[in-house]
Amino acid sequence: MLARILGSGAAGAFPQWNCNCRNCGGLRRAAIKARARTQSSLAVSDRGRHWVLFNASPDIRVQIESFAPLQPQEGVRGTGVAAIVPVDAQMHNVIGMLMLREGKALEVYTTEVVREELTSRFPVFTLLSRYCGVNWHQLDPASGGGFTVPECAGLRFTAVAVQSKAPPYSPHRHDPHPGDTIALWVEDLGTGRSLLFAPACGQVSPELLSVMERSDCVMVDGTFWENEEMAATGLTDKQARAIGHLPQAGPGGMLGILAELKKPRKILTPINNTNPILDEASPERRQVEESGVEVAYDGLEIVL
Ligand code: HKS
Ligand code: ZN
Repeated sequence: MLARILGSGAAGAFPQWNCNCRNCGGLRRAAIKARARTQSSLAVSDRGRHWVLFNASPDIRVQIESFAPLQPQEGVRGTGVAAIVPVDAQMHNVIGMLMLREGKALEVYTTEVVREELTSRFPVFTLLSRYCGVNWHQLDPASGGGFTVPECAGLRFTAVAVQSKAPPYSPHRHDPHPGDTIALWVEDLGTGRSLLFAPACGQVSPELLSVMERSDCVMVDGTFWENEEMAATGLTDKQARAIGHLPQAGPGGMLGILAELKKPRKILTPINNTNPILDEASPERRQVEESGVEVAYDGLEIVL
């Protein structure tokens, strides 16, 4: 299996257009050592020819242009993108589909509740039906969640239910439903190795933890360092946990959970622009690295 992080920034990317925090301002002025990041997406493939995208970010156009295997290979028109699997109906994870309207019908895999949002309150599928069209495939974590993508027959996929937060526009925002958010587990049928992608994660349930323990590589929510991180910018009172992201630091934080895992390679993705681990010289970044955890960057490739 091949996996490439197309984007490792959270919603809004890094630097974020309206932000002048220590990280965003510091990156623009070259006052800190850090890399810019596009919005979160992962591409996976069995042999490198056909790719499945987990999330379609608003930055998908530049992400495709920065990775040749996603570009047309033969003939006048074409794509290396075989399918798209959004983990939820959040705008930053689905807007990229609108940018692909010039091509053939998109093969899109979501849960039923995400399909409902994308045909009603944020009608991406309805809009696309007047352009390229969408061939929708249902994911059902409650009945195992397993699925395959014909062009990537060497991989087996599993949708795993995750607790996070439905989008602000959704009636599920304060009334969680199973299927609002999923993680994706990918097994390579040839090598037997596996990867977990869980970029939106408010809690680590026993079920999710058991998938993490079985995986060879886990990519987990690295959005926020601390629960109060955004409040500290003085601009918002939004707390990490309240918007569905488990912070890394402190009791019950993601680093403590990862520390218990013996087997997998551990990678944080995506990272919000406010997170101190983006500053490569920060003590928080050192703490992450010293605990054997990697911070994703755009273009990071993994072979499993
Ligand atoms: C900033 C944002 C923070 C941020 C917020 C959310 C927002 C909204 C919701 C998120 C993320 C990063 N970039 N979709 O101002 O710094 O309330 O659900 O998912 O990755 S959540
Ligand atoms: Zn910022």
